[in-house]
Amino acid sequence: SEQTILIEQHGAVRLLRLNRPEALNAFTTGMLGQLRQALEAAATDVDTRCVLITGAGRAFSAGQDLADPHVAPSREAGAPPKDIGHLLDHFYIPLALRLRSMPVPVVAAVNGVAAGAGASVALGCDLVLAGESASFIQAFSKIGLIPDCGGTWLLPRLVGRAKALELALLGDKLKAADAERLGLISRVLPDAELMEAALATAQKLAAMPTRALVETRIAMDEALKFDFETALKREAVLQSQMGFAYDYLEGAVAFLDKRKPQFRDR
Ligand code: T3D
Repeated sequence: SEQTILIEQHGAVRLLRLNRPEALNAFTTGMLGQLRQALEAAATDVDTRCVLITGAGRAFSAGQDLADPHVAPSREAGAPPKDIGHLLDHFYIPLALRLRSMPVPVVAAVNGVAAGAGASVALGCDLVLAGESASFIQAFSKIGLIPDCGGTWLLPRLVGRAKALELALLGDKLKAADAERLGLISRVLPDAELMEAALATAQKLAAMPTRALVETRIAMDEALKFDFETALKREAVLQSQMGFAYDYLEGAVAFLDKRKPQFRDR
């Protein structure tokens, strides 16, 4: 079957390239399944310590493939409507959960437009870098849908309710520089430097204490539900686990010995 996700290994970094450039990497059900499988394989590969996701061609991803026969509404009179809920239950929800719970940090290198669920996938990553010609479009409202694949959860947390609703209701194109200014993404880079910088960032993360990085993501996501004191206590539970782990011993001893640490927990 069509290879819609290209996989490259760069040391401890697993690079996943969304690969349907002729349709701006729009997601078919087959592609959603392959992306989830590729994430699963990266999660279970002990030598992979960071995942980097980018798009082939001029786009990151245009979101759901609106021509996919599994979901495209039939034009025939009297044809039954397609069940989008089924698509979400079987493809987007498992994908979003897999992405958000990766045992290694995940970086997105947004090389062009990220629209609809394509934007949700990018924004679901831990660090989002973008080329200056990249853009983000909450395309859902324009076709009568609501943000999905985590969009309603991610957007207000990233930029606050006012901007989240502005982006989701109007569905206008947001340039990468404006996305950075709003705090929607971490950093904009010149297009020519994006991949090199993203790979260097991923390599840097891969050499860091993976488990501590992942627990940081988990603790921050959880803390959004907690009051301050509950968050303090949760930090103490997680930190005590970190304190017993190899990487803390290695990190602290390497610091005192003035040498580079070799982390290995995952
Ligand atoms: O079933 C469900 O819908 C539920 C799931 C929902 C999740 C979602 O993601 S909903 C949102 C779906 N995405 C969109 O609505 C975005 C649609 N695309 C666009 O608005 C534009 O393509 C872009 C703004 C992203 C880029 O515009 P532009 O002018 O740079 O490129 P283009 O000419 O529009 O697109 C180039 C080709 O890609 C074109 O094909 P062609 O004419 O060369 O054969 C276009 O049809 C194709 N393409 C782009 N987006 C999609 C797509 N084909 C299928 N599905 C797409 N989403």
